[in-house]
Amino acid sequence: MYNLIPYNSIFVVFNIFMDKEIFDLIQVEKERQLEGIELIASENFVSQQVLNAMGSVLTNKYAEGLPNKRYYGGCQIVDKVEILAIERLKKLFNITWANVQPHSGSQANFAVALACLEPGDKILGFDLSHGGHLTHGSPVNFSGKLFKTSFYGVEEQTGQIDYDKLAEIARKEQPKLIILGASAYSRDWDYATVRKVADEIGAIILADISHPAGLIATRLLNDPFEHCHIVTSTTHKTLRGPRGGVIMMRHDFDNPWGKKTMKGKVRKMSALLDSAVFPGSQGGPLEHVIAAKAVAFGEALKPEFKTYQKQVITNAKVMAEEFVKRGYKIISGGTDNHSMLIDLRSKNITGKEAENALVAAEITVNKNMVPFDTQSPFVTSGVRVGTPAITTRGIKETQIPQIVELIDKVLMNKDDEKIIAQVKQQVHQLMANLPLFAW
Ligand code: DSN
Repeated sequence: MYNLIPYNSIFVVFNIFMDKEIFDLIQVEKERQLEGIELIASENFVSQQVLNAMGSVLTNKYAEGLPNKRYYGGCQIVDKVEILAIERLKKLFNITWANVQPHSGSQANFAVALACLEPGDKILGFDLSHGGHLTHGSPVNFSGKLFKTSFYGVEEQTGQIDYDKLAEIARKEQPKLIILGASAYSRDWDYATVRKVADEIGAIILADISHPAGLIATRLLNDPFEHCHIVTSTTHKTLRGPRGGVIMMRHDFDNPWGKKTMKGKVRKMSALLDSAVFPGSQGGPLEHVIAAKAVAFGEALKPEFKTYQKQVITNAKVMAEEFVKRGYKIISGGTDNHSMLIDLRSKNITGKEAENALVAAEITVNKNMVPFDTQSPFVTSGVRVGTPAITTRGIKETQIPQIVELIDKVLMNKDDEKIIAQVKQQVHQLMANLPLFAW
């Protein structure tokens, strides 16, 4: 029973063997999360059940391999857990194949690269400085070190991807893998158009839906599975599960490069992906995290999850409008999803200054490069904000103008400690009675 009890229970309080140093820090972090306004677009608050599954005895179990095909004994229970996670994920996205073992989104993307590419092959990804992700070809990441990369970006005028230009670059560069998806792009994706050019040049499309996964699962954004061969995601952003990754396909297919099994049969992409995860790039799966993923997928299948996701979008749209009303520039002018990128250059403040001032008032955002940024990645000209976490806390669109007003007050008075202290008090008042857990 001991590790089914959450860390913040009476049991822990009275346990004389408790590691006070660590558990005191966890308690302080919990208070920080409770008292502040969390606007980091990639964060969320998991349910108590997700938390309990992660802190369970499943962490003790080695289970290299896949369910019913393990390299260790005693896996009969974790097999059931992992099968449940896979089946729930398949139902959630209406797909036929999934691997729930990647430890993170980066691990998932690494496994796809290992399954689909040889070192030196060409990939085409969304420019990191325009909102893309490190694992989509950045020179400081494995994706940029191992492969020849080219990038598409957004247009300076519109802040949006021009799909004709993307197709033009694809035709010129002839990548083997085209990666769609972003860390900071507030518009939906035109997967169908990219599929046409991918078919033309014989490329595979990977859609990394880590950010909007919850919105896609609830059919509030375009469906990538219809047009993209492989889809990866993290499980902890809009999907509101534990920190981790998954790889998915709606339809399995014969690998187009003729890779064969030892018996001479052409290998399916699912087999290549499974072996790219284990033994290709990971050892033992984190079965406690897989159990928590299963719990989160179960929660995402409930009707309340769609209501939540709709509120995430409503809150984000109202937030973008409120910023625009106050003279802030939102890249692309608005949002279709849970996030937005604010260009602060017109307000004469850097992303770093904005992040620091807001954190002092317990409003958490992250500094972020904006397209065509003139500052370094350590300073930046923008901040990224998102609504998944505050929406989980129960914030509705009627409270968004007040939040934007508080942010504006901090940014316009970034060096005034008195005003920042006043805003911090207002932040605490707003968040004081809101629950940390949605379920
Ligand atoms: N760190 C993630 C994000 O914040 O979007 C990307 O890996």
